[in-house]
Amino acid sequence: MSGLTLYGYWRSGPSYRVRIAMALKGLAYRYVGVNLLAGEQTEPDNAARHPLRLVPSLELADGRILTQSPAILEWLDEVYPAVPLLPAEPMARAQIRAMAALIGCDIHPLHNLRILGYLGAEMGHDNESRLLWSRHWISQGFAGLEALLKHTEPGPYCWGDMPSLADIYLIPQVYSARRWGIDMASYPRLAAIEAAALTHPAFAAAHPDQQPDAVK
Ligand SMILES: N[C@@H](CCC(=O)N[C@@H](CS)C(=O)NCC(=O)O)C(=O)O
Repeated sequence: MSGLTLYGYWRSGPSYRVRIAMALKGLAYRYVGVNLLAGEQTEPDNAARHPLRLVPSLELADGRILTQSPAILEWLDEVYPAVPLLPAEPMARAQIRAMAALIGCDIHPLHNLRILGYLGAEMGHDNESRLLWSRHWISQGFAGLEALLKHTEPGPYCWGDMPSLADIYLIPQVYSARRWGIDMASYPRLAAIEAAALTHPAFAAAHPDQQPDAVK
């Protein structure tokens, strides 16, 4: 056991990212589900862990807590470097980080629970218009990713034969896109990478359906 505790939610993309990284690195950890649909993220325990009352948080063995999945992923890679999340070559690292940032900064935040909640409750948008909003930003981002992937190392993953940070961001985002009704046939390279990754034991173990808080 690594002594690490992950506070997450089965369907949360950033939580899923951290789970994939920990599985790739072979780290055993305690998992505590924070039920976002029940509002548990706003309760005092989670508010004390996370300044924005979100998930994920990673608690270290000594009680210190890390937040923000990019920071958690970098910390994991620095402290447990045996299975790296990035190749050594600087240009490859930059291109992989560009794909991760495209997903983490330019897609995921736009259809997060609290943003959609605000669009509905404060701005008066109905479910249909929020659906269009989410699909629009996911589709635009995926088109950009398909273009970026034309310039990467060929292989089953975003960068050649090695699962990397880009796949760690991509697979949760595709899971979410499917829930929003995005037709992945429009993004053949992304769909092929997803199919390859889901056969990898680390990605399979991190899948939302495998988590103890999953609602079947
Ligand atoms: N930038 C943060 C984003 C975290 C985030 O958006 N978490 C979502 C779950 S996917 C959340 O906790 N949402 C709760 C809410 O919207 O109330 C990260 O990468 O860790």
